[in-house]
This record gives sequence, structure tokens and C-alpha cells, in this order.
Amino acid sequence: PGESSSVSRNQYAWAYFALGCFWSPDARFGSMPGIGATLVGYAGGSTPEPRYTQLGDHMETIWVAYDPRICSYNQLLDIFFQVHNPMRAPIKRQYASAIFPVDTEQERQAHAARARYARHLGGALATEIQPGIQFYPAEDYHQKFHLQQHRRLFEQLEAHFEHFDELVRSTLAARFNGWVSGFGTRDDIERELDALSAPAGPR
Ligand code: MHO
Repeated sequence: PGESSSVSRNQYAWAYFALGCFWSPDARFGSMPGIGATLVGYAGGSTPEPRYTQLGDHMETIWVAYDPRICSYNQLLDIFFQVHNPMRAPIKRQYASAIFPVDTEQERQAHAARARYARHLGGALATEIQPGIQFYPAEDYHQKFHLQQHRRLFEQLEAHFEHFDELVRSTLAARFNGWVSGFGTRDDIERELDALSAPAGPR
């Protein structure tokens, strides 16, 4: 869709992945240097206006904004294939494995990576590759889910942002969400504390 012409308006390109329950990949990707923002949501289906309780044929999906000068799409694909089991058929479509490329270059790299991991793992992968999806952000309580379980920390962070939406789209929230989930260290976070501004994401 038009929303995704890479690296327009700012230094970030966009990527979308589905790999099971989105809480943990949100934290894993969010902890990586080069990731400016993450959101969780629903994509890959045709049901209009999906909600968590009414997913229809959509999958739990994460959106990431990444700085290609720091972190390549190929590196994201490596993380994607390494943090879930792409050979396992999902118990339901909600938790299916999928890559949603935003342009033909991402699509090419996605196919190449899937073939590479199929060879490496020695069998066909369940991972779908579906370009041109629409992404629907999930309900507030799913955004930075692990961080939100740390009530007092989350409230302190909220005080620094005008809107909830700004907080959950911030680099700061992405890193803290990673940190409380066991990804990255306090030193890692302190080293990039000046990179706090968030890119605009899908509405
Ligand atoms: N098994 C998880 C699913 C949540 S995820 C957002 C749980 O209910 O704890 O699908």
C-alpha cells in the first residue's frame, strides 16, 4: 500500500511479521538498535476492522520501523526465522507464520530467506509471504504488553508523553519493553538514550 514507500519522510523503513503471539516479538524486535518503533496489530486477512476478539482470518502481526543504515531487512529476517519455529503448522491462523513485504525488494529478500531457512532446517516452511497487506493496530492493552505489566514504571513513562499512543510508538518504550522482557541491558539503553523520538506509524 501507499503507506509503505520505504524511508520516506524520515530515516525509517517499515516491515511487518507474523510469528505467533505478538507480545514477545514486540519486545525482541523492540530491543534491537536500529529499530525506531514497534506496534502490534492484525494483518494478512480480509475481515474488515479486526479486533482481538474478532480476528476473522487475520494474524497477530508486528510492525517495526527500522533504520536500514543500522539494521538491514535481512537481519530482521534472520531474527524472524530464529525466534519462532517456521516449520510448525499453527494451532490457528491467528498464530500463523508470515512475512508481509512492503515492496518488491523486501519480497525478493523474503523469498530468498525462506528458501535459505528451508534448506537449513531440512523441510518445507509454513511461512507465508504476502505483499500488500493492510495493518490494523491492536487494542491499547496489547501495545508494549510486557512493559505495561510493570504498572509503576509504565505510569512514570506515561507522564513524559502527551498521549498513550505517543508513548507506545516511542523508541524509549520499545527498548524498555525489550529490557523488562530480558532483551538488552541497562547499559545498552543508556548508550542510546538520545534516540528517543518516534517515527509516525500506521494509524
Ligand atoms: N497464550 C497467550 C496469548 C496471548 S496473545 C496476545 C495468553 O493468553 O496468555 O495471543
